[in-house]
Amino acid sequence: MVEPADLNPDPRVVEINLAAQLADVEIAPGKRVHAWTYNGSIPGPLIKTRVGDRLIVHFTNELKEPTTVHWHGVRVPIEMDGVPGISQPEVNQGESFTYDFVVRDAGLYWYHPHVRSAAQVGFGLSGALLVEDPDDGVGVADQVTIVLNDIGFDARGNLESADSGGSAGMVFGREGTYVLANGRTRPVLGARSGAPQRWRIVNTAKSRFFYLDLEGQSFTVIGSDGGLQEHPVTTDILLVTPGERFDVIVTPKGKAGAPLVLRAMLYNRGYGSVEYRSVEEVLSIAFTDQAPVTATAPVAVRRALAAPQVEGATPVNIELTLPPMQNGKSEFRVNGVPFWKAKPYIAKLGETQLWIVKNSSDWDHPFHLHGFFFQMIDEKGQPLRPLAWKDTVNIPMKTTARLLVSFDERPGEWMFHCHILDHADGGLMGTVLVGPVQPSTHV
Ligand SMILES: [Cu+2]
Repeated sequence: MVEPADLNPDPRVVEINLAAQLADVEIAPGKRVHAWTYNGSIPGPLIKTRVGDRLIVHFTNELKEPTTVHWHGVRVPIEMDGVPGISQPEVNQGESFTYDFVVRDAGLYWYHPHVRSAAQVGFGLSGALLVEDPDDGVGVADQVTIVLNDIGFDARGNLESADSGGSAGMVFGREGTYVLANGRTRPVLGARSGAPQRWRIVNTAKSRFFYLDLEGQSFTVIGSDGGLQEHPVTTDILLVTPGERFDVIVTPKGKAGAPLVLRAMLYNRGYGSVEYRSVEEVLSIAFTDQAPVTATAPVAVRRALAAPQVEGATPVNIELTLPPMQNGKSEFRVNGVPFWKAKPYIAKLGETQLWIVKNSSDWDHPFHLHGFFFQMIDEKGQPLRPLAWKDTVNIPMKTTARLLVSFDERPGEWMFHCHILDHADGGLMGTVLVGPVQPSTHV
């Protein structure tokens, strides 16, 4: 991936130019799409900072419609959150906006528009923001950021309509035909057999779930959305839903000439996500002919996270539903209303709330809260171990999730929504008003 030029000589300030613009992008040899891009590439440039740095992004909109940039997962002030009509005005064609904030938390984040999100993200507008902590103690030199994505276009390179399939397409959550890893179909990653690699994975697809399998070789998860977690967990299959991030150590083993394939397996997130679908190849690992590394230390990355205080948290009940179609149209609802009829939820500065989110629909919903991390709580009121900071979590169909969130000192009206962006545009969004601020006039 391209890394943007840092225009600022101060080592603690990263200052870049970012433009939303049309560009022809090659995703496979000879296969080009007339895409919507940041700085001409899919994904957009990989922005790298160190934790505590100030990031300044001079953003220009060269598209023919308004857009914004939302910094997914980053604890920004509300003015930098990128939601039009709530945290900033839309950036119209030819206009600019400067995003300027300090990145407080190490981790992998990402950026994307918050205007006609399903369309604009699906057309190619997303990129990764890596906030590194040089003292994180992980000690794996071989690090790769992997942006998972998809895009749909025809034989002439014209983007698939964002409205394809009408209401049924919205309810399903449209997926692009071409599965991309760092903007390419099935790219090749080099590896020495037995040598550990640190993969920083983000799913920026508008709807597609990535249920990752590395031919049965294991993933050691050391972190998630908001940086390192309490202790590592090893798994043979890793579900990464839209918006989520995982920090994993893999130790691929194999021989030169026999590549190992990372696949996206079938995952049932609702009707049509398994039926008539096939497993997708995401990337392959080509081994060098160096002698395999045989002795590697076990991964022992730990982070002391305080167990959250569930007692005293204000309960907030949220039910997600999909009522039967009316007048040929479907809409998702949050506590009985779609976003365009919703009133904000309320929280005080410093208040801890327990969001009990019941998904009564027949579809999974990756639930995202802007601006704040939360921790997952089980049905007995105990925190899920290992403790981890999340900002996006999948709530499978017909299940209930419990999210414990402490609203800090940043007032504002913050969004929450499903990160299947068709679902968000189809009504599954809301806002929470934190602190002494006036609600927006979106209703
Ligand atoms: Cu959803």
